[in-house]
Amino acid sequence: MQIKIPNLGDIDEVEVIEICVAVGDSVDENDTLIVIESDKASMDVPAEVAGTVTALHVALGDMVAEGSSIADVDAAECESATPTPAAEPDPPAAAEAADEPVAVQTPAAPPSPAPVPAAPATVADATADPVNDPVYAGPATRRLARELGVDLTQVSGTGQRGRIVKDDVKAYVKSLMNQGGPVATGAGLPQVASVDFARFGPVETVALSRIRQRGVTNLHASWVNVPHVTQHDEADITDLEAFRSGLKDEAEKRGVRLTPLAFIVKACARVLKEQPEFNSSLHSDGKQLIMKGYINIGMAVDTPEGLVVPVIRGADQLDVWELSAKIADLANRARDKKLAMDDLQGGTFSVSSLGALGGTGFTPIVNSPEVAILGVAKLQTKPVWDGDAFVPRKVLPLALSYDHRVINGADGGRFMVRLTELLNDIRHLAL
Ligand code: CAO
Repeated sequence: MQIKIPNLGDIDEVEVIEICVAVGDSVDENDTLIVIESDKASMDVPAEVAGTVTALHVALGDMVAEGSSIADVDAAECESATPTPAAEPDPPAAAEAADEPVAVQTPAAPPSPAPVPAAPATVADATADPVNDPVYAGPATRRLARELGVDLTQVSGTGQRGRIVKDDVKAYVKSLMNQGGPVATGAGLPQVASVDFARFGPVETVALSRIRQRGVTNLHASWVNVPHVTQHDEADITDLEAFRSGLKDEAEKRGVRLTPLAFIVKACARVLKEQPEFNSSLHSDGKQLIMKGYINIGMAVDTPEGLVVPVIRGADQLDVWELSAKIADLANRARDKKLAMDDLQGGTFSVSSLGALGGTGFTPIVNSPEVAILGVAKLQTKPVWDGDAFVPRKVLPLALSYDHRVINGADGGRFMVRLTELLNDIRHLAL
C-alpha cells in the first residue's frame, strides 16, 4: 500500500520534520511514519495498515503536498497485524490521525516555532535507523520540550523503538530539578530555522562525539543563563619570559616543560585568594553566593574528541614546578581519554589558553556554575613607550569573562589590574 499525505485543508505544502521509520521496519497500523509541520501545527502521519516498510519517498526537510507519496508498506509481509494504540496524540491534529485523513489547519493552535534543529539529512539519511536519529519524538513531545526549554538530544526515550514521549521529558526535568540544574535554558527563545542544506549541494552528516554533545548543552546553558561581560587587558611578561628561559636547564633536569601557563595559573590562584567572589558560585535562589574555601582551577584542553576541562585541585598550594607537572599530566590524560570523573569535577575558576595557536584575543564563555574564566591569547613582541622611547616588550593578551550577576565591572577591572601586576613582575608572587 502506498501511504500518502492526507488532506491538508487549505494548506498547499508542509515540511517533513521527522522520519520515524526506516526501510525494512515492521510497523503496526497507526504507527507514525513521518511527522509533518506547517506554520500552524504539526501532525503525525500514521501507517494505514500493519506491514513492512518497503520504500520511503521523502527526506527530512522535504516540502510535500496533499497526495504526495510518503512510503510503501507491504501488508502481506507482516504476519501479526495486531493494532497498537496510536502514537502519542498531538491534539488537535494527531488525535484524529488514527481515523480518516485530517486537515492540518488548526486555527486555534498557537503558531508553532521552528522545530528543534535536526541534523541536516540527505535522501540517503531517510533510510537511517531512527533510533540513532538525534531526536526521535513526536510533535506533542517536541512542543512540551520547547515550552520547558528541554534539549531533546539529552533525553532518553522509553517509547517504542526508543521514541521520546512526554513522560520522558517530564522525568528529565524532574531529575534536573533534583540536581538543582538549569531547566528553562531555551524557553521562549526563537529557534534557528532548520534548513535542508542538501538542496544547495552535497552534504555529509557527522555524529558529534559525546564530549562535544555535552559541550553543546553546557555552553548553551551558560550562554543563555549567564549575563557575560568580557574585560581585556595585556600583561608585559618580558621579565617572566627571561626568567622562564633561564629555568630551561632546571626544567629539563626535572623532566617538565615550563610554559607560561604554569605562571598564569599561579598568578590566578593568588588573585582568586585575594578576590574570593571570583571563586564563588551563585546559589540557585539568586540570593546567596557560595564562597568556596578551596581554589581548583579548570584548564581547557583541546583534544581530538572535543574540549575538556580537567581541574587542577588546590592550585594555590602548588609551586610552578608542581603546576607544570600537573598541567602536562592532565593534558596528556585528557588527550589519551584517561581522565577520571574526579579530574573533571570541582572547578572553581577556569583558564583557556589558546596562546600556542595564535590569535590576538577572544571572549571565552564562563564554565558555569563557575563565575569567571580567563582567556589567554598569543604572546606578541610589541613596541611599548617607556617614557623616552619605544622598546620591544613581550605582551600577553588576556580576556576575563565573568558572570555580571556576581561580578561588577569594577571588580573585573581590579582582577585584571592585579593579575597583570603579578605577571609583569612575578616577584610579587613571592610576597
Ligand atoms: N603565547 C605564545 N606562546 C605560547 C603561549 C602564549 N600565550 N602559551 C604557550 N605558548 C607556547 C609554549 O611555551 C610552548 O612553546 P615552548 O615549548 O617553546 O615553550 C608552545 O606554545 C606549546 O604550548 P602547549 O600548548 O603545548 O602548552 P601550554 O602549557 O601552553 O598549554 C594546554 C597546555 C593543554 C592548555 C594546551 O595545549 C591546550 O590544549 N590549549 C587549548 C585550550 C582550548 O582549546 N581553549 C579553547 C576553549 S574555548 O574557550
